[in-house]
Amino acid sequence: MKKFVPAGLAATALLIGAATTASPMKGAFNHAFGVAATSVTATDIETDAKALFAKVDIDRSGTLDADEFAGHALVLAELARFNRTVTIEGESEMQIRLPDGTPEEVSHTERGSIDAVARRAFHQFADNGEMSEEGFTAYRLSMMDKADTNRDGTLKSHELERFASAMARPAQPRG
Ligand SMILES: [Ca+2]
Ligand SMILES: [Ca+2]
Repeated sequence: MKKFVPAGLAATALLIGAATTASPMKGAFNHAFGVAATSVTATDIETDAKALFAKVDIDRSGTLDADEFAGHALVLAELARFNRTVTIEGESEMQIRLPDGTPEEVSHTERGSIDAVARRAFHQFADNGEMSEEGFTAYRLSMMDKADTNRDGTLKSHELERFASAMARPAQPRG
């Protein structure tokens, strides 16, 4: 590994590697700080997408390939399950609690399905096998839209749970 890789990037690279080995590295990403989200706006999602994109672009090529993208979907699911919250780096750092009953482990079957679903989404938001930061932001906004059941452009209460659950990607409905 290069000597001057920024800590966050190196940690993410390790984390993506760890996704298949269930390493305790995930604990290093356990944010104990950040306030509980009461509302998340499109601006928050856009700000978060920028920060996240930089972490997902492991090789710092400026775009995401299908492997980087599929890897991030799995890591986000594992982190959400492990931390029981989803972190949004919006205007401020916010935590969204995962719905109760979401399984703690990502099962082997779930891994396969998370990978397949992510690769389909990749092709939807990528151009010629490359996803730009804009494409990634559009993808994250589309996830927000799916959770925004009253279509007012802001996630609140149960919409936040829906959004967190979409990140955690449980195969089974919660309950
Ligand atoms: Ca890349
Ligand atoms: Ca709403």
